[in-house]
Amino acid sequence: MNISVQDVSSIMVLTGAGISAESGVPTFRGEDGLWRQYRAEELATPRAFYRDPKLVWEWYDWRRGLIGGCQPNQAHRTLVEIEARFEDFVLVTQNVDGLHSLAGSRKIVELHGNIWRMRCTQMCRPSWEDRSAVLRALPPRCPSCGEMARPDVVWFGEVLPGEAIETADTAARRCQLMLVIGTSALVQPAASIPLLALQSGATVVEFNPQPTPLSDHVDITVREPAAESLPRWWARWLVES
Ligand code: BV8
Repeated sequence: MNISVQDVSSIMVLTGAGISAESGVPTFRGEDGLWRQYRAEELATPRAFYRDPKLVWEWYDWRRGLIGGCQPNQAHRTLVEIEARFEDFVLVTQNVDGLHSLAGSRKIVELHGNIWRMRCTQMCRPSWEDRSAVLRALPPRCPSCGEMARPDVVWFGEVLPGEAIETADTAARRCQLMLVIGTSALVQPAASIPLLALQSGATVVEFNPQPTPLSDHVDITVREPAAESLPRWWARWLVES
C-alpha cells in the first residue's frame, strides 16, 4: 500500500452482497442468488410488487427467514475495528440484510434500504422495524391505515434516498482511501461511487474473488473472499504503517 494509516484522515467503505456471502446470505448474481425460477431483478421492482404483492412478499419472507439465522462474519467485524480507528469514517452499503449494524458498525449509510423495515404503500407514516423472521399474513398491512405494507427497500427503477446518495458522494470525494468489498459493481448509481473517489485522488482497494468492471480502475485488487482477506489486510496495513 503506498499510503499509510497516518496519511488517511478520511476513509470510506462500499459493500455489496459478497461481504455477507460467508455469513450464508445468498448474493444476487451468484449461483445461489436464484429463488424458485425468478431472478432478483424480476422481483425487486414496483411492477412485480403491484402485479403480485403476495409473491414478492413470499420472496422477502423467504429472505428474512434465511437472513434471520445469519451472523456477521469476520469481514463485518473488521469494519467495526476500522470505524473505531478513524474519526472520519463512513460505511456505505448496498445490502439490506442488516448484518453491518448487527456486527456493531454505527456510521452506516443504507443505499438500498433494509429488509427488516417496512413502510406503508400510501406513505401515511414513517417506516417501521419488523424483526419477525416469517410473516403471518401476506401482504402485511400498515398498522395505521390498513393499506398494504411494502419492504422499506429501493427497488429497480426507484430512486435512492437523496440523503443517502448525497452522503456517499460527498464521502467519496473527500476520502483518501476507499475499500470496495463484495460488489459486482453492476448496479447503478452505487457502482459509480468508487469512480468518484478515484477521480478525487483516493486510493481504492477492491476485495472480491472475481474481477468486476471496477477492477481495471482500482489501485489494488485482493482476489480472495473478504472474511479472510480483509482482517489479514487490515492487520498487515496497521503493522506496515
Ligand atoms: C435508479 C434492494 C434512477 C432490493 C437493490 C442501465 C444502465 C445503468 C443503470 C440502469 C440501466 N437500466 C436501469 C438502470 C438502473 C438500475 C440498474 O443499475 N440496473 C442494473 C441491473 C443495470 N438501477 C436502479 O434502478 C436504481 N435506481 O437508478 O434510479 C433510475 C430509475 C429508472 C431508470 C434509470 C434510472 C436502484 C437500484 C437498487 C436496486 N435494489 N436491492 C432488494 O435487495 O430486494 S440492488 C441489489 O443489487 C442489492 O442491493 C445488491 O446489493 C445490489 C448490487 O449487487 P451486489 O451487492 O454487487 O451483489 P452481486 O450478487 O451482484 O455481487 C456480489 C459480488 O460479491 C460478486 O462480485 C462476487 O464475486 C462477490 N463475492 C462473492 N463472495 C464473496 C464476494 N466478495 C468478497 N468476499 C466473498 N466471500
